[in-house]
Amino acid sequence: MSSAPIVLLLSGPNLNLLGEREPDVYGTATLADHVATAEAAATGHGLVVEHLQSNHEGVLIDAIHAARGRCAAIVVNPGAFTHYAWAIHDALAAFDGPVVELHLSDPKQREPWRHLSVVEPVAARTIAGHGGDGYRLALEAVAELLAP
Ligand code: CA2
Repeated sequence: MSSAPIVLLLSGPNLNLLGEREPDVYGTATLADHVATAEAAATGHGLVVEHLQSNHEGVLIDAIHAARGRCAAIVVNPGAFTHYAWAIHDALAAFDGPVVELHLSDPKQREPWRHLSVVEPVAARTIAGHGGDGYRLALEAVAELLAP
């Protein structure tokens, strides 16, 4: 019996506040809504999503390490860690499957300090600026990247 490949969906700091503040930038949907979108898209491709949100860099790094050899792919919205957390870059570089970087907004169209992504160099795809639909697009990208 073979089980569905696992896609680890990681959400970085403050994303637990989605739907509560800054709706003009991030929309009104909650993180749970976005996870449900990702899960629905994954099911359509025979994939299963495992989600973790943390406000702590080390917790995200530990999850990336634990995904090695266990998860088929990682979708990550690192929140503000995107712009400076090189330890997350290094952890993702040691992951053996495809990594998809995901953002609700398009950081490159925002303040200059958001223009650098330390995750981009280790991501097979970056999906940004599509709001909540980005979660569906990210899972579509994973399915494409995992296709034989
Ligand atoms: O656009 C994205 O998805 C971001 O990764 C979101 C991060 C931001 O630092 C990145 O530059 C782009 C911020 C997530 C914080 O979300 C909040 C939600 C509600 C209230 C306050 C923050």
